[in-house]
Amino acid sequence: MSGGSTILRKLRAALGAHGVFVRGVVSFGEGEGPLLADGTAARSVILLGNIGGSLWEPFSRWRQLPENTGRADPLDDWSKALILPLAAALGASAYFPSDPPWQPFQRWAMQAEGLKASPLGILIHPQYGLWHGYRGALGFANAVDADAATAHAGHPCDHCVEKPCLSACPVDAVTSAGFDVAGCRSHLATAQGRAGCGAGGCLARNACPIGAAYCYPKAQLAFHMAALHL
Ligand code: B12
Repeated sequence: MSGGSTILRKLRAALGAHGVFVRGVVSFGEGEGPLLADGTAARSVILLGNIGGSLWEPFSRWRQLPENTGRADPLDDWSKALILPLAAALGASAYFPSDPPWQPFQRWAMQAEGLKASPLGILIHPQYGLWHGYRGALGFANAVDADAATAHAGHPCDHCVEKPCLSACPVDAVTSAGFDVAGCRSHLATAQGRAGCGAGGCLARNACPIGAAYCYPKAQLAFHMAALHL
């Protein structure tokens, strides 16, 4: 579509200072995309998200404003405050990862960037490792061409012989058999769990050697673990 690069440029200009980046563009065949506000199916989706701890400082500043203290889901609210006005300005429909019905953000990221699932289920990026996430997505009625090739071939975990992620969890909640959510939460409720994963982040995720330089700051690690525990 003409205007695709303009859309991407506008998004980058508006979101970069907030630590949110264009994380890929997905194209859909007719009738295959998520529903737009008008009930028709999107032909393209632009994924928006953080890379490493990029959003933590802008989000923390916003969260300290008097009107934003005491919110139940501050990161979701911040994402919406940032992305919804852009959706309106661009004539797009906005989707958010935690809003039901869950949109397939991970499937979209696999399509857009060729990302692969780590043994933890979280998608692993060849450069950022497990330290990236999605804050929202914009759906468009027309195709939006990606302006840069972003497809990553191969699976980063294939080169990792030890797979320390699969042996780091103190209660074996993270194994090749899947993620035992109840086991993880029970551990987080103990004093040991609070002092370990609760304060310093999921030990299995922290054990991944790929993209370690992009690891979230400690306060962000604790924030995400607190959200998991709720
Ligand atoms: C429900 C949910 C959870 C649940 C259950 C997760 C589970 N493993 O069972 C809970 C609350 C426990 C959870 C926890 C976490 N989650 Co979560 N979660 C989601 C949510 C909202 C829906 C996932 C879903 O069911 N999708 C189903 C369909 C609709 O999506 P899909 O893309 O087609 O499905 C893909 C996934 O299901 C994936 N997948 C899921 N689990 C597994 C496991 C294996 C082994 C494999 C291979 C694939 C896989 O495979 C599908 C590919 O087609 C997504 C956001 C979203 N809308 O996708 C975040 C999301 C998946 N979570 C995310 C994260 C980061 C986490 C945490 C690390 C957060 C934290 N607090 O520390 C933890 C730990 C997760 C873990 N080790 O599994 C990120 C992942 C980002 C990434 N890099 O991939 C997402 C995308 C949210 C975001 N804002 O970015 N999560």
